[in-house]
Amino acid sequence: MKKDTRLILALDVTSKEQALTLAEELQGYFDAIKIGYPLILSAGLCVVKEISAISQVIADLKVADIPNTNRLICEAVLDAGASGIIAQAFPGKDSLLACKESASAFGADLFVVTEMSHPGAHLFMAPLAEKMAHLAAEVDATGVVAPATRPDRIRLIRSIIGDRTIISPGVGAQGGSAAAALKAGADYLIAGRSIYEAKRPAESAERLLKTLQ
Ligand code: O7M
Repeated sequence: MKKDTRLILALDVTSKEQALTLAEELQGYFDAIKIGYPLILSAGLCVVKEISAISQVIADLKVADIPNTNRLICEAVLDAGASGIIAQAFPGKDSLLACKESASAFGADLFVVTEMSHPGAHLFMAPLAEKMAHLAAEVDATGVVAPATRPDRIRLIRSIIGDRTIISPGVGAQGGSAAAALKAGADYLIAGRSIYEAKRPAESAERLLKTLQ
């Protein structure tokens, strides 16, 4: 993935037309576009191909099944044009390895979720986040997802994964600070609602970009 702006757009809209318009309009502001269930279930898998004609696409299906099912999910979305996939660590090493093998077969990136950015992540994910980060390194994932809402956790996860990539959601609508997340070790910030729900999305992206300089 290129590293020009260090921003990833979370395109969680449910209209294909709106998604394509936003992807075109915001092209220069984001290094990749993350799309997941909201858009893919509304618009169909073909939307992955259409968006990937405009930008690199990370498929956020938070893949979390047995190895064979993980492989089938990954292959479907990578074959549709995604250049990266996101998987959950908690199903274990064999499940993650299946994602890694599919990603490698397509020359794609694999990102593994460690601790999520919302308050509920304290219950099950936070106590296991370090183990999940170790597992991501063990399967040779490209990187991990770590919360911009808790920069101290980004710092900790960075100390475990070395120079693997950290992509970090939670800035804007969830209250995380972009500058603090980058300072703690995030490589990329993921922003959704603060951009696509703005009256003028490009201006909002521009403002976010300025906070990083
Ligand atoms: O900026 P938002 O809050 O509108 O959107 C954030 C996006 O990041 C949205 O697509 C979430 O599903 C995603 N996300 C989180 O918000 N928190 C996490 O811990 C993990 C993700 C994510 O992208 O996981 C891969």
